[in-house]
Amino acid sequence: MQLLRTRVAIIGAGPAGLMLAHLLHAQGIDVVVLERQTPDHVQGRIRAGVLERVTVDIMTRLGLDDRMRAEGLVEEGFCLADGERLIRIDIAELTGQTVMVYGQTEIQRDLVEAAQVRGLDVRWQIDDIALHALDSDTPWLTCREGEIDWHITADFIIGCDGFHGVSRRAVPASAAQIHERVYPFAWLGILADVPPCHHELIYANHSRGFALASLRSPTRSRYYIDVPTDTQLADWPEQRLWDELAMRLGPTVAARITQGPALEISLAPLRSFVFEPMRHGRLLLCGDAAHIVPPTGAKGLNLAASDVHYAAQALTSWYAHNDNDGIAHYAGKALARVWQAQRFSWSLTRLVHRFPEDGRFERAMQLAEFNHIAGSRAAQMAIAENYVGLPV
Ligand code: RFL
Ligand code: PHB
Repeated sequence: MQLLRTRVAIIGAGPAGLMLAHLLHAQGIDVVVLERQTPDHVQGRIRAGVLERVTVDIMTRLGLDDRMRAEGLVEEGFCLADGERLIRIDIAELTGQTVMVYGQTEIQRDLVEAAQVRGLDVRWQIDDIALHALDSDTPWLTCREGEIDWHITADFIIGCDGFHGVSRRAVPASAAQIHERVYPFAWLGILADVPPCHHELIYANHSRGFALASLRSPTRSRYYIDVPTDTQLADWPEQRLWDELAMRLGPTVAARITQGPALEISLAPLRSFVFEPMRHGRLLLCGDAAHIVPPTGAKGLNLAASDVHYAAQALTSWYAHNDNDGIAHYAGKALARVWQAQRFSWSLTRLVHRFPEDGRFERAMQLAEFNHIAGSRAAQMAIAENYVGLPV
């Protein structure tokens, strides 16, 4: 058994873990990041595409925004489609803010490359992490790196290990509460090197189901449809997916779709999940380790960023001023923002999907809501301010 002492041990080198590691390293706080997978595996996962200001600001503060500013697309609005009309939500005019289209794969690459250059201690392919003594002042963990068994002692352990990670499970069940809603569909996504059908995102509610036209660049498109949860990828040959997208997005948009070979096709089930508390003793949870939102509001990565922002603030003032207040209030601050994003993601999911249990009444409610949004600046404002992200 080899011994290691660090100030902050971070589990998981996804966007939450690496953003936090960089923020703490920039304050001179030493960290060790422990990741189960290889860098290529983590970077290869095609996920988020829309960044709120909180995420853009963290990358900027870290001096890691050059490529994002050069290659990212600034989005001033997006569209809701209800089968007949396109309702444009002019987020720039309504809120004075924009969002940035820049893939999670690119953020991940920027964070990993800079971690190497800046000498962060990030360890890949770490197995069997187990957490201990979270209630004490010196929590510790054990893990295996190849042939070496490690015993790592820290002041704090930060669980950034996603929904399937181990850190949330280290909180005793008696101290925890879970809020969960599982939806009766998954999103089937396709990424292709073809020009997008529109320069802004389109979320469509069609009688055949949901569709989203999104993008990564002027030459790379990302599309999604919703499918039942028991769907297999083999059920959806590429051409069937393109045909279905065209039907659900409607003839005007469909006429502008360019089809092309898939770089990736994937299925992602929809879930709303919140784990409370987000801190247990010296363990803080950040990102998907503590909460999952359905992707409809594009909030998952951005919530990971706001958690990390609060956690970095709390840890920095703990080390700089011996101030425990930030740590004590971390869970409350982070959760307040999480619940706002949960509500928005849930309500947008409700608006643009056809739930199997819905009848005529629920459909009428959707139409009434579309009509309200189409005709009311106040309704558009409520959507826009949530879409660009509530303040941190
Ligand atoms: P991650 O990215 O899951 O990273 C967790 C890391 O922890 C590692 N890990 C472990 N390491 C060590 N030991 C263990 N026992 C471990 N268990 C796990 C994992 O290997 C991994 O590297 O969580 P993080 O950092 O909290 O980041 C969260 C985001 O990845 C996630 O919220 C977003 O991708 C969600 N999301 C979107 N978010 C947005 O803000 N905007 C979007 O447009 C958006 N679109 C999406 C999405 C997620 C999607 N899927 C596939 C779920 C679209 C989709 C389709
Ligand atoms: C994406 O481009 O992957 C994306 C965009 C918006 C969402 C979800 C996913 O709401």
